[in-house]
Amino acid sequence: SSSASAASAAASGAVERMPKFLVTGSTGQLGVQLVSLLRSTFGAASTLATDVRLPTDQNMLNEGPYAFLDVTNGDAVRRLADQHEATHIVHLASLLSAVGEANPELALRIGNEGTKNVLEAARDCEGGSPRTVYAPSSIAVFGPSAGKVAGDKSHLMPSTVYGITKVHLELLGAYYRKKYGVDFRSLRYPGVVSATPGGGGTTDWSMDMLMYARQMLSDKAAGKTTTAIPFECFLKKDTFLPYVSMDDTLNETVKFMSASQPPQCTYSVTGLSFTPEQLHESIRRHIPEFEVTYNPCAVRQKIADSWPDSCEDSAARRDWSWNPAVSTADALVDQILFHEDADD
Ligand code: AKB
Repeated sequence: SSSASAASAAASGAVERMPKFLVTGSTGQLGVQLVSLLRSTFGAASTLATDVRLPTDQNMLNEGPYAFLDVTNGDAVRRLADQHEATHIVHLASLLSAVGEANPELALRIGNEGTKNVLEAARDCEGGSPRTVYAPSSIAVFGPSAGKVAGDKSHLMPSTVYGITKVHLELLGAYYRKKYGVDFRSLRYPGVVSATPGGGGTTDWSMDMLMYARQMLSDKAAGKTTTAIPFECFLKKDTFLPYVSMDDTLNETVKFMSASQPPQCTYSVTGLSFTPEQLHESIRRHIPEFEVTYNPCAVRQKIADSWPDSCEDSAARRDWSWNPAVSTADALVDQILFHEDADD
């Protein structure tokens, strides 16, 4: 399972004392599972989950500490980090690409002010050395000028407000590392795939399609006759984008956070690339009657068309052994439909 492999990844890493984490945006797609993994790896009390909304999953509240936190309130970020004696801040709060385009002002506030507040709380650590900050970046840092295969050396000219906030995050994090010694680390995630509801991203169609497939499978197993309503996909069928499985994201992120300080602050990473049509084909191996209609959403299609088809991640592989297990659409579908256990 993801917990077991991440625990061993963390154990083999260079964490010298038990870390304590403050996680922002912890009720989002990644937060729910990362909080649970950090708590099972480092102890229930290790991780203070925070967000501006309560988690829908009661486990987050039952398993360990939770606090309301609006990342645009710098005093509150610092106070909670001090109270929790956090050694690490995992900063996940942000508005994803599609919702960011609907509300650019809020995206900038959460993205830019939130990041500055987190980095300030990391540098100004009550009675100790600066805290480590892990904050994901995204393929959204790339725009059309990055080309079809993008990586650490590519030109960063994003065309979304979300991408602009992620370039800002990368640059500000590097600045705080150089100027104040904050150990800032970031991975440029492609679309992270799990069978859970998305949070307003352009790659969410993949999660929606897999949730739909999973529902069809459980209806079949329960003997229900499934209705023949096709799944509606909001991207064109031949839209190539890079992705990574949720399990790989969790395991490799904990490995990256636990490794000794890598030479670069930010790394491009990827697991695999596919189109909606290819994921559909992989699902049909198990559910031949699964149908998809394509009804592209103008905003999200435009965002997807501005992103690369795939990513170049050799520096991550070289410097801290980025090594995702899932590299084909068939393997992704098999893992998510039949082996994923933590995200119902
Ligand atoms: C989105 O689609 O906005 C995110 C991302 C690629 O950062 N999943």
